[in-house]
Amino acid sequence: MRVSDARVIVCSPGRNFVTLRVETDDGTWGLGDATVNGRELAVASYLRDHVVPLLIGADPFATEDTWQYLYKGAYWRRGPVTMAAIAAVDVALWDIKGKALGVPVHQLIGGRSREGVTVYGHASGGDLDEVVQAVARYLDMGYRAVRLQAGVPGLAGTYGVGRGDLYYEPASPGRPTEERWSTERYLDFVPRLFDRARQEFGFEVHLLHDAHHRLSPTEAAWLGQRLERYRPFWLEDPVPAELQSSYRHVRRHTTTPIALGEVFNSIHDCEQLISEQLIDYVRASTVHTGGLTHLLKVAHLAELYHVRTACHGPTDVSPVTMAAALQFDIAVHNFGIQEYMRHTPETDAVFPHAYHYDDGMLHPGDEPGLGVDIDEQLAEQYPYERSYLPVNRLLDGTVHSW
Ligand code: EZ4
Ligand code: CO
Repeated sequence: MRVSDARVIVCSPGRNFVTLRVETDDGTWGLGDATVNGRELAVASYLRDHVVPLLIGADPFATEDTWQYLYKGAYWRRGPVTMAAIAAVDVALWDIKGKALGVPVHQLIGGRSREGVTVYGHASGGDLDEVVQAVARYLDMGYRAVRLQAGVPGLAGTYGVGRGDLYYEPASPGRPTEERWSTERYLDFVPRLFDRARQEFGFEVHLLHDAHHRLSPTEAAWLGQRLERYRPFWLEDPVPAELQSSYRHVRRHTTTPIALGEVFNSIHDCEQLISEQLIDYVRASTVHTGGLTHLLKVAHLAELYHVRTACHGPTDVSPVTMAAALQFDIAVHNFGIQEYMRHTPETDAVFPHAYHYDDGMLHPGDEPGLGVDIDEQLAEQYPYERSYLPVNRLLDGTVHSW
């Protein structure tokens, strides 16, 4: 069996997605997601112009060799564009391999390690009362873990506080909107958010929070300490992690669990964080961290150091990535939790899938391969639309992480 064709499909059913469809000479096909939110067309070009021509004739079962060929062969290593492109190929080949053998991908990477994949949802609101209502809705749907994000008093808008019924975070067309940020107001507010949620819901439900890279190590340590009494499941991305050693300071001062890594694209982005046990959860995803082949190496390294996996699962990764994440989550021993932001009905219609939600868990299903398809005719009705999430500035106008 050989790869006979591959094409890149860019569509926007509610938000932009880049999908790679790989075909073999016996008619088997597989899908990979290559979406990098806000920089989608760069990956589409990387694939169309530089990867697809190299794939024709490849052995689709040789996932490791193809990964190394694309990684080492490019000479220019790592980075989100390169790694998302390699990921799309890798995941599509795993999909093909599963279909050719008639088994779901999780059977190729260890088989089932658990009954289902525990997920967390995004509860957010403009103020504390709204967040409490949102948490209650998630608990009614059976969720056992909920991420809390709320508007900070005194700030006009905060990224991560979603809009709409299921707290979808669509990017906006045109130039990014700009938000204003005050770390002081935020630090004052987050312990009150957790205090209120624990008063309302007790300690049964897992509560999570995402600081989205907006803090310094000292600020993160301060917040982690203040949150300990509320026993958060985790504090996510408190500090940008380019300088991995900066987490030593955070770790020394708080026992609040730390989750990092939705922007990681290589095992080298977290090697020190994992091997020095500076984090508790690694949030790397199949799409942004080089596919299943590479993410399995991250998971196996993490297992040695008591770090668990928690794949990124926002709506800006497509159902192809969600399907791949669930195949991974059900199989790896050191799985922790899976983020689950529901896609819109438009997105779900373009990407019909076997995975399904039931009582706080997602289940990958037993379809051969990943268990996800793309309706290309429907996808054509949703052309690409240039869109961005907001950028952020401090009150004095200085650009800040959003
Ligand atoms: O902001 O995927 O934990 N989840 C998140 C996401 C990210 C988006 C950025 O594209 O922080 O919602
Ligand atoms: Co996040």
